[in-house]
Amino acid sequence: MSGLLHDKNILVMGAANQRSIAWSIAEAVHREGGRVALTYQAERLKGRVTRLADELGGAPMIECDVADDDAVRRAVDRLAETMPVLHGVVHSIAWAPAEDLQGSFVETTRTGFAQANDISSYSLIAVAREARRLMTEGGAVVTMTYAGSWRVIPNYNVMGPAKASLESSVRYLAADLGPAGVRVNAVSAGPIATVAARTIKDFSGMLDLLESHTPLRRNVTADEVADAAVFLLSDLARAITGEVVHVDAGAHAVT
Ligand code: NAD
Ligand code: 0WE
Repeated sequence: MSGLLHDKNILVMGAANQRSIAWSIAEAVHREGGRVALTYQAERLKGRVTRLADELGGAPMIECDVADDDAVRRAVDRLAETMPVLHGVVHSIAWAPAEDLQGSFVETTRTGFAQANDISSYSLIAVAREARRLMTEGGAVVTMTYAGSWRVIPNYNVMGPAKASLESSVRYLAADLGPAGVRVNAVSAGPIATVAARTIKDFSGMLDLLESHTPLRRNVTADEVADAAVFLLSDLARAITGEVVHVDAGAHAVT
């Protein structure tokens, strides 16, 4: 079989259901001939993720709560049993307390800030540290970010600084892991109606506004975001690292 990711082993973290960006990426990796392993956050998601893994012909599935360094280490140890060499990791994980994603930013709590940064940003460092043990042939790490990192988007609040920190970590990790042949990049996606997004107040109003203002006069799909992630995982992107690629129908270029 041919394909951009032929013979590559790719770990995809953050598929919770069929709408998850991570799931679209897993499907696109599979389409391009890559072998996929999935991690899921917790036991309560296992049933749903099992059905997704079955669609990929029985992809290996590993539980991994990224809040816990030991859990990340154990997950990579388990991964090594089926994928002793890893070529790519997709980190598609974010979380902040719901009460910190509304209202006045100045009311952001210390614990909300710490949790948002722990789960949504620090986890990339923990995952990269463990995964690089298996990236003995070089590899690529891809994470997901959002324009709320660099511009104020109403209600994104505490997630804004968390994504700014995530994008900065992409650059520091790229510098650190580059000599070992490991590239680190982020995809900055336009809004997509996943579970994490649909709970947001007036999310559909935001989609409507973008439809009339983005250069392409539309929103983006998870499949389009997934194709960019596949590119960054592939050898086509072999000289790209420390980069944040906007896949947002051009929204970042206009006010
Ligand atoms: P989603 O809810 O489908 O995915 C978020 C995932 O994070 C879930 O699978 C959840 O289980 C996982 N997660 C949360 N806490 C975790 C923990 N402690 N350990 C392990 N996993 C944990 O939503 P999504 O929209 O697919 O989000 C994926 C990524 O894409 C996030 O980083 C998000 O910020 C980013 N993103 C989303 C959009 C959008 O509009 N949907 C836009 C740009 C970027
Ligand atoms: O990163 C995100 C959302 C991340 C997220 C979502 C939730 C909802 C449920 C993190 N934590 C939680 N916690 C919960 O309890 N996105 C890029 C999607 C998103 O969120 C927004 C957006 C967009 C787009 C919030 C406000 C405005 C726009």
